[in-house]
Amino acid sequence: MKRFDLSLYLVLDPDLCAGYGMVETARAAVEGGTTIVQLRDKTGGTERLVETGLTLKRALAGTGALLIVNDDIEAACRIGADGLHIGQDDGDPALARKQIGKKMILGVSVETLEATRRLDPGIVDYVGVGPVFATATKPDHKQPVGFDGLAALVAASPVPSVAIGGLKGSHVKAVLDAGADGLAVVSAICGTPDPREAARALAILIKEARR
Ligand code: TZP
Ligand code: MG
Repeated sequence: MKRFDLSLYLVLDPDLCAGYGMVETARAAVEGGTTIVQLRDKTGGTERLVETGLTLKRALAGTGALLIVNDDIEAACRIGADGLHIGQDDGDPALARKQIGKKMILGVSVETLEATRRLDPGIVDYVGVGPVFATATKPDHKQPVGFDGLAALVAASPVPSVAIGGLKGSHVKAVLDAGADGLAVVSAICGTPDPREAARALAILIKEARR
C-alpha cells in the first residue's frame, strides 16, 4: 500500500486563487501545513495545466507535499505528478490506472454507497467523499451527504478517504469523528487573504482533534 498523508488536502481553483495565483497559494498553504495539493483547472486545457503543474512541482519540491492533477491523465503524466484524481464521470479507474502506471497515486470522487463499494483497492488509492455540504465552489455538485452520509461512505470505503465540500475549521472534529482521514478544501484556503495562516489554523485543528 502507498503511504501518503490526506490530513489537509488543498484543491486549487484558478478563480479563487486569482489574488496570489495558484503556485504562490499552494506554496504558502504547504508552509502552513497542507499535505497534498491538487491542481484543478477546468478552463485552460492540457498545455496550460502542464505549464502550471511543472511550476507547481518545482515549487513543492522538497516540502514533502504531494502534487495531484485533476482529471487530465496526459497532464498528470507529462508533469510527473505524484497522482491523478478523477470523478465518477471521468472514465474507468482501471483504465486510468493502466495509463498512469502502478506508482502514481489514484484518487476517485465518490458520492454514493454503490460507487464506494465498487472501488477496487488494487486500483484506487484513496477516495474523495462528498460534497459534505453545498458549496458555491462547485455549482454542479451532487446532493450533499452531511456528516452521517460521510460516515456511511467512509465506512464503506476499502481505501483511505478525504472529505470535501463546504468544509472549514469548525467542521474538522466532526469530519475526523466520521472516520475520514482528512479534509479537502478549496475556499477555506484559496479564498482567504492569508492562505498560509488559513492552512496553519486548519492543520492545528486537525492535530488537536486527533489527540
Ligand atoms: N468536489 C466536491 S465539492 C468541491 C469539489 C471540487 C468543491 C469544494 O470547495 P469548497 O470551497 O471547499 O467548498
Ligand atoms: Mg472530474
